[in-house]
Amino acid sequence: MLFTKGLLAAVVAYIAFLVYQSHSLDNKRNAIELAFLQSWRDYTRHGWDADVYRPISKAKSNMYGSDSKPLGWIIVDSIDSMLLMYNSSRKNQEHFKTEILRVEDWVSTKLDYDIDVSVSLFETTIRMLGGLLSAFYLSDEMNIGDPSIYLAKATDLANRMLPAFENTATGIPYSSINLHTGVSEKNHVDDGASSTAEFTTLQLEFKYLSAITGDDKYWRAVEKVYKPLYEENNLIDTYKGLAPIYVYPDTASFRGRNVRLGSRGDSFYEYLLKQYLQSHETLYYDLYRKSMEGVKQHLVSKSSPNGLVYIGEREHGLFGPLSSKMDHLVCFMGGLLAMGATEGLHISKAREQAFWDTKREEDWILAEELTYTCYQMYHQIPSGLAPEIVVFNDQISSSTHGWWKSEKGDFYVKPADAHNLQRPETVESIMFLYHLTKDQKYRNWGWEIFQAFQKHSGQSCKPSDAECPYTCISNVLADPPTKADNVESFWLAETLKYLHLLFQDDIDLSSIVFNTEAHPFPIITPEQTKNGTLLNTGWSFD
Ligand code: DMJ
Repeated sequence: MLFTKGLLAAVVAYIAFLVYQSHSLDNKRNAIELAFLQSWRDYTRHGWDADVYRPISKAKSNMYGSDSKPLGWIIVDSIDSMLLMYNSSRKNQEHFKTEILRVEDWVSTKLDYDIDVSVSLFETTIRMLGGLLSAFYLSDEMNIGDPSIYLAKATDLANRMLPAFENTATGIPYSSINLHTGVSEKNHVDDGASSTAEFTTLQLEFKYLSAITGDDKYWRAVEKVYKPLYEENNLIDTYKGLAPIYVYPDTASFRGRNVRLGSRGDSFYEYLLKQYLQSHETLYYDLYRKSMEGVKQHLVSKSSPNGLVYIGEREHGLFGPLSSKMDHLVCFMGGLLAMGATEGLHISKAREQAFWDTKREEDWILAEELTYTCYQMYHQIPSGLAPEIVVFNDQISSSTHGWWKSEKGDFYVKPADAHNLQRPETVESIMFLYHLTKDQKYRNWGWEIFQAFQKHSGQSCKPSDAECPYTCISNVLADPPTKADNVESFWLAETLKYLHLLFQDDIDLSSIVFNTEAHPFPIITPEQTKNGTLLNTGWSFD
């Protein structure tokens, strides 16, 4: 007999466990798909084609004062989430197909970027150009609809934004561009300085467009920003690769010394690594490495009493005091460090590669620690939703009067920072860490966070409800949390997409790269470029 009775029972129990696990995985994905469809249908029914939608009052408007022509802010940002969910859904495939084709029709017949308004170069690139390009990529892969519609629209939009890189002597663009006239405008505040994260977070999108059209003008334009940024400021030696958050576009010099990985700083670091992942140009990995060493040396600290690892801020430069404030935005760093260490391979495999070294091991440990901290920013809040900003207990800050203190004493929340915009960064890192480790704890964390969103942002809608007005939260500390009347496009584009990917198997993180708005592009190889040649870096240090 091949099996003894005991062994047979164990095998049967194991098979039953696997079947249960795959059912529960299907059920979790299904719950996330339903949340997406409910939130999306609430928008299509009450806010259709507007750029700004208020789910509670059902008010809608367009951006930048243009009433007649929407930019597709919510629609275009959401397409690839629907394509990805369509591709793996067990129960909702037909629903997603209907929505995808409705959107494609709208993009081809209504969306017109010849709009006489000045738009944010950064936001329009990451959300609209990124959304159209990944819709092109995925609709082609999945053989649904006509990918050329998305590519044509993406090319038109990119051509309208391209003058931004010609309009300054340095090549560092002003923050806005008029889509009709091609005239750029400086930031109206901050002395006209551009945000560092904004002009260094355009490259993946324009480079991918060059690869698929065979026209290198997009690639050449966007990489121009780096040489002046690094050389003018001696960014590596003087600043240890940690760029202050404002740059004067006409001279490339920094405005102030404020260094942080939260707003205005974050995706500068993200796109250094991701350009390396996208086309394997080692220059970008080297720049990323310098910055990460700077982060570890100057910005990382631990809270009291339990040693939660966080990334602080240096408002007055690297030799000023370290502030223990951390934006939720910084929580993308766990996933980034993990991808930088492993290049998308499972951690056990990555450790066997020739590239593995002590620095990558340190990055990996930091990635796990930060992701744990970011999870705690949800878990230790009674509502289960993280605030926009926390201040860690560094035993130095004296005035914490009126601030909420976490039960274990490791962090505070100021009343003005207690809102939650349904941001993605924590579930983004959890998704990366899960696929790079297959450690079930990450799925447990993600599920806990999703349920808190269902309960509070989704006002406990029932799964059978066709629509549900998912909304941002104005105070996560109130009981029950108070609702804001707003939904951000990244709720559909990023947060729900990353949660859905967390509960999928067989995700190959080494073959795709996500832009900062969670729009996936394939890694660029010679076979994937239109004319079969690999584009690469056109600049180096003097
Ligand atoms: C998104 O638009 C992008 O992820 C951006 O890089 C940072 N902020 C939001 C989400 O929080």
